[in-house]
Amino acid sequence: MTQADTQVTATNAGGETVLDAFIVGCGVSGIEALHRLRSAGFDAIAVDAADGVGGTWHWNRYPGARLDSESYSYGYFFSEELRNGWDWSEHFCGQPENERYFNYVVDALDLRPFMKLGTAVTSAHWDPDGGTWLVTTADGDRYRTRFLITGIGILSDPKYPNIPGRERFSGAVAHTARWPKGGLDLKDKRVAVIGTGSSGVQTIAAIGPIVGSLTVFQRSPNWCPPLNNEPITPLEMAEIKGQYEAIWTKTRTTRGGFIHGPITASALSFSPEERRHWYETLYGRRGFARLYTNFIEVIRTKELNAEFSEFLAEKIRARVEDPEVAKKLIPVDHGFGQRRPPYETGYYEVYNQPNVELVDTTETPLAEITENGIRTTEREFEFDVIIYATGFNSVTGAFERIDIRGRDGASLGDSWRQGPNTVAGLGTYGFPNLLMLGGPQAMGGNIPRCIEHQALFLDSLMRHMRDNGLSRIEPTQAACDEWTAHVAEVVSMTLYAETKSGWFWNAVEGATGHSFGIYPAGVVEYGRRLREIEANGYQGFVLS
Ligand code: NA7
Repeated sequence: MTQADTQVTATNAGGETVLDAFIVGCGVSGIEALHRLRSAGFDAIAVDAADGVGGTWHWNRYPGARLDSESYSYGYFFSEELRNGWDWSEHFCGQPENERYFNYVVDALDLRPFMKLGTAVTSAHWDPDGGTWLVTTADGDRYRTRFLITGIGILSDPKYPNIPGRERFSGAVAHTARWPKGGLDLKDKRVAVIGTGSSGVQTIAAIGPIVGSLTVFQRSPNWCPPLNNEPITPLEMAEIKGQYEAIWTKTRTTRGGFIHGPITASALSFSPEERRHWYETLYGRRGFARLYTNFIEVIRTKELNAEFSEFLAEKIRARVEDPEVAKKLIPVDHGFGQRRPPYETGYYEVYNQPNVELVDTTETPLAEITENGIRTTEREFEFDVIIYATGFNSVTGAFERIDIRGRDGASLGDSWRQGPNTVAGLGTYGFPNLLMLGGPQAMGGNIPRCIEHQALFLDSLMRHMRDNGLSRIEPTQAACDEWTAHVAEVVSMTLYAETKSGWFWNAVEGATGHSFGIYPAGVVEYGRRLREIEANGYQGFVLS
């Protein structure tokens, strides 16, 4: 694989490194952006606080961390050589293999020389005089860049529960999204897990069989269909390689960007028994088939949603021996698909172990963390290890960690106080030459497939600007408002709006706005809209 000739990175008289593009993040988005921009001849670098590449797959190294997009639909498709040079060992690969994959990509594309790892970006201020961004990093380095490109994710800033005494606990502590690289010894230990989202569900299923005792603090149960993961044999992998073009096409033509196609027939054209039979079939399928190969009415109408949810509730009751525990594990405040479903492997069976206890924190809230464990409003528990599987300051958290200041000196965090307001998640008013990949109001479904659309858009936009002597781009306020209204309209067509879902909604502390954090129309529609924006001369943006 060859790189196009790149310009040589220069330093100005002020000691600032001068760049065309500064990319924040070396995860799924940052890697693709860096590859595309360098291949197009732009002087671009990518910087990450992590000391390794892979973003999500660098940080989230908790036991059981695993894909729930099929691995071969998650990796990069843009290079035949790249995809054929890698063998996936499972349909849904675990974190170590995913991290190895991103390292493979970075080396195969020869990107490492243009990456700086282990260095947090602390600030990025727009300088109206030069029409550039001044970026500073934690090690004191300064960069003068024409474009600031973020690839920092909407689920990357770990959130801890607001419980007093966290610092007092004398045992071992880990957040699933900041799991220690050397691992944590959990064998025969008394372990607490707080949180039962995707990370909690995967962690609990993985550690249940090895710990001494496990206490799960659950605030909201989720609907968790089985992942149905299996190894990929060498023969199957050879077959997958032969089908990559077709798989790619499928991810570009199915709503969520997964390999799971829709059934177009209306649920109502089948009898309840026929639907039940289909639900059983789906239960045996893999990953997101339960959402994307289901009847569309399941996420659009309360009746069908309740029917499928009850089907899943029956499965939980059949798998969990104690009816009281089963009852606690069945969501009552939302139906299947209204929140992001975790996918499980042996999760429910963990609750049949005699050394596992489920504590419902809506009945007995967490009161404080003590030196020896956790005290709820009812009693005190002693632990050797506390695991926080409490998710992220979602959607805008990662953007607020960096002091990003735009045209009038206002911070991005303040501008988004009422929720993010963007054109297709790509740019936001008041922040010229800030282009976002994998950011708010854009994603939904199989994340790398959304990013792929954005990276293509970025690639052609940057070439277009260079070819036409343009150096500045900024969306209009009206276009941002229009996109936010469009996102809200799409949301109103689903049942998402009826549920408070931590990672769909903007999580800015004290926010009163109700901007939706992702784009629930799906990857295909998102890609179509990006192409439309481009075809209409970057509609919604002012280029000069
Ligand atoms: P999630 O899905 O945000 O889950 C966080 C979990 O932590 C969820 O069950 C929360 O309950 C729970 N939580 C958060 N704060 C508390 C407090 N204070 N007390 C009790 N429980 C709490 O994050 P994940 O890391 O699991 O998954 C994030 C994404 O990563 C996922 O969607 C995939 O795309 C991969 P709540 O539901 O808010 O009541």
